Amino acid sequence: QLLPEPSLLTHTLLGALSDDCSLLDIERITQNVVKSHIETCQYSTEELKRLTWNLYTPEETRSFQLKSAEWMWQQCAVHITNAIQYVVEFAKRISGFMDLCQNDQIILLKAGCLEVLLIRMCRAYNSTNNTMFFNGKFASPQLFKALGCDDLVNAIFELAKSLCRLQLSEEEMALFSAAILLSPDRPWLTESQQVQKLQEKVYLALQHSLHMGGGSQEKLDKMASKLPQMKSICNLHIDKLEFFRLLHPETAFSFPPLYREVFG
Ligand code: CLR
Repeated sequence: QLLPEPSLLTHTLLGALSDDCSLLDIERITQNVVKSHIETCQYSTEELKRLTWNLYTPEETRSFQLKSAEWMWQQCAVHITNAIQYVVEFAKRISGFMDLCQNDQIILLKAGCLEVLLIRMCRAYNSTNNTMFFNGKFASPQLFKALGCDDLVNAIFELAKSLCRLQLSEEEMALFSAAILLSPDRPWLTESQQVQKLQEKVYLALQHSLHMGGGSQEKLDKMASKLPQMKSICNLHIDKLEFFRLLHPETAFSFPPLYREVFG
């Protein structure tokens, strides 16, 4: 991706924003975060593009709809856990993350991994037919009916649709993900100052990237405006899981340990 030469004005503006983060720093951070994202995003864009027309047939969709809630929850929990492992790997590769104390690393991941997953999700979403990549093929929201959480599933597909409309580049997605992961306001952080410093740098890199890509403050505002929607999906997911656990405690107990640890 060829980007225009950074203008002197940009340099000066960014220089004025932060004294201890030069343009060279910003470029180094961008490269590190983008590389980490690409290496850990599970499916390449080419792969997803190649599979675009791999849709579940109406018969296959119906057979998913006829499964028990327990079976469907178990499947989804396994897929989500798998995806979370890639998000953990993404975090570990962001320079500075591993320098945080282990307590804070865990707090940031527990609080942010689903949000990162929700950003990554728009890569796996096809807005032309409102389908999402699930278990090797593209699925409509109706396929997940057996979960008994139509509101949650619809909210997830709605978010994917609206994130898709922003047409984020991989670089913007990577930096947005890292900025969310490095939120200094997560409860119980012990070194939130250090997290804040990291987030500021990533945020400057995101601003710079948007500027270079011909974007504007407007795109950044639109990205930020999705945060409440993401928060409410995370809360809804916790509510649904809690309710499911009440109805089917033994199934919930057999969910992957990482899933139980993150959402338990
Ligand atoms: C998100 C992007 C990741 C790969 C990935 C893995 C699991 C997928 C998820 C993506 C999108 C949302 C998804 C999920 C499995 C189940 C879930 C399809 C593509 C649907 C919406 C059902 C929600 C179930 C609730 C019980 C949470 O790189």
